[in-house]
Amino acid sequence: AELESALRRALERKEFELFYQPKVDTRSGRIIGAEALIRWHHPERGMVSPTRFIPMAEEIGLIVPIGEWVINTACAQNKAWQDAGLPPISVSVNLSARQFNQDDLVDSIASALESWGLDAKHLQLKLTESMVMNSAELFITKLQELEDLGVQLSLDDFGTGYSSLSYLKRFPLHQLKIDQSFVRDIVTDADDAAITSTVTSLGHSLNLKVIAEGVETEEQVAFLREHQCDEMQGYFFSKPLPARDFASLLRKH
Ligand code: G
Ligand code: G
Ligand code: NA
Repeated sequence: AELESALRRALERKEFELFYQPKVDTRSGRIIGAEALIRWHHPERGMVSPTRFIPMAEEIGLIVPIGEWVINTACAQNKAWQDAGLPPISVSVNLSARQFNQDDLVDSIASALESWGLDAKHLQLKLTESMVMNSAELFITKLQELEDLGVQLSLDDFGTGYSSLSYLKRFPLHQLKIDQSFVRDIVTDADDAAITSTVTSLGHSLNLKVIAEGVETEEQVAFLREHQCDEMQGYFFSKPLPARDFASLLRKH
């Protein structure tokens, strides 16, 4: 309860920060994007993990204003990097199911893009299979509205939940993300290797780009390169970084 009341005040007290983890193009080795990951600097407890406070924020509805803050901050930051002459990249943000189901989601994203002057193609939204649960038809309608806006759509945690291939074909997506639980053991576990290469081929046959997350070793990179996975993200390249550190990394590149 104490944590909950602190969370309710965290936005106005400016205790949130976005960290950015690079996403690398497998072929060129270039940084082509970043995933924005929220951090909460609690005044007494220090850094609280999003795995702890995001579910709480979902439960009490705070995820909606926090999610809007995330989208606005990511758009503003990406535009500022472009204006500073850094190579243009796409920044992806995680959406929660409750945020996705808000009636004004599309309007609020459109207005964030407009107020910061960011081209929609430089914003990627990370969706999860849990958003499909209520109604696949509603999900598809909303994806189409987002696609019309010009943002990039990535389906996260693919293969970990309720994934119907017949639905997948009907979703206007741009990217599938292979969960780190599969990537972890690709080099030693034949099943995980098979899942990863199969999801990659499946994605390509549906005209989707495929990204692997949780990449930590040279051997995993070699496997993903061999199986033509398009993009990679993980500690092998960099952990999530504060905005300033991410910008230096991008500049050096
Ligand atoms: O980077 P880290 O391990 O701390 O993130 C843990 C998890 O927290 C992520 O996998 C993601 O699901 C969630 N998360 C991080 N940032 C955000 C955010 O801005 N919005 C939402 N909804 N979830 C986030
Ligand atoms: O599912 P999502 O993309 O939101 O997951 C991001 C989470 O994964 C963050 O908590 C981030 O800190 C963590 N993460 C990023 N790269 C790696 C990695 O290489 N290994 C592990 N174990 N976790 C990672
Ligand atoms: Na994930």
